[in-house]
Amino acid sequence: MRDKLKKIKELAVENLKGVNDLKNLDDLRVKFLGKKGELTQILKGMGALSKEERPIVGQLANEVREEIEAKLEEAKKGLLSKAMEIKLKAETIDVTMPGKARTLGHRHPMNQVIDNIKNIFIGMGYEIAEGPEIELAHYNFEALNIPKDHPARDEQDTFYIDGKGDFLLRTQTSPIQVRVMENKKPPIRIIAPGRVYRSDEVDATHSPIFHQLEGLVIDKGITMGDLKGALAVFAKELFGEDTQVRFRPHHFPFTEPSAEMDASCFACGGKGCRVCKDSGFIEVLGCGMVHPKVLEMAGIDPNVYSGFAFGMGLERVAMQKYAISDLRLLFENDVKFLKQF
Ligand code: 2U9
Repeated sequence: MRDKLKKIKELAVENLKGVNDLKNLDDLRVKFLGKKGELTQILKGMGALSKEERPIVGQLANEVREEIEAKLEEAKKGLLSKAMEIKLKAETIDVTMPGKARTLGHRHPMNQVIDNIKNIFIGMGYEIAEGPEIELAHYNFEALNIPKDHPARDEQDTFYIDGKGDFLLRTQTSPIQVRVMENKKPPIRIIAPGRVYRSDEVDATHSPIFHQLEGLVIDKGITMGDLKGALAVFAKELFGEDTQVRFRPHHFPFTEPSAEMDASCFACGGKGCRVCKDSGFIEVLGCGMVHPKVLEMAGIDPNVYSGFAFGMGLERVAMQKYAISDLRLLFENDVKFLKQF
């Protein structure tokens, strides 16, 4: 029995030499120390020993168990530290390697133009107003003095979203201003930027979706002089300090008198070039004194208050500012194109 115990110990030590992972190690523990293990088998046979031999063999068996346990533990520690070493080596970060550059995007040229114009008017004390893109025909047309038989109301020009012509996708941002007039007492000084919709075929200068920015100022004693002064300052801020403006008579149903404003060409200073098509001027916006009927319909007394309004297409401003020849480029989101701005 003593020999057997000695052999078990030697075998255990021998087996442990070949162990190279924790699973093998555990198999060995079961093989030698487990319930059906070799040492347990010996201990089970101790009943056959004499009274004198039993404690001696028992002690020896315990010593062998302790030794095997210690060797197993030692081997386990060795395996764990080896595994850690391998892991650390695999996870080493070479801080001298060049990093992966992330390409950073930037704002779309349309948003740059919108923010630019918004900031100019905010600097002049205007507030920004917003409204729904799905509008009542009343706010989009009637309240702006555009009667039922006006060509702008034709289905060919406007996207109606019901069969009756009561709801539509707004064709201008003017309904925003009507809603403000109904809800707020003058003085009013707002700009209304936003997306608008018209049933147009897509080409280099037309899109069924585009952006407008309109403005409205209402107070006691507002005159055409205020309109000209405010818009001249705006043009200088947008195109440069030397910019000159000129006003040409025009017609809009919601303003009377109405005008269009041109600014001297920012690219050539008025001499004539590709940007201004040799005219020295570029058309910037439409404007006028708010029609008394429009004031009255919104609940503002035209005998007490007056005001001016203006409106511009933002794609056109962006195309002029960045010399973009085709409006479709602003909607296609081709990164190679957008990167230039
Ligand atoms: C209210 C009263 C008056 C807004 C105005 C224009 C002139 C104008 C066009 C420019 C190019 C639209 O994008 S475009 O096609 N707009 O010329 N808009 S005055 O007048 C208003 C607005 C609201 C209550």
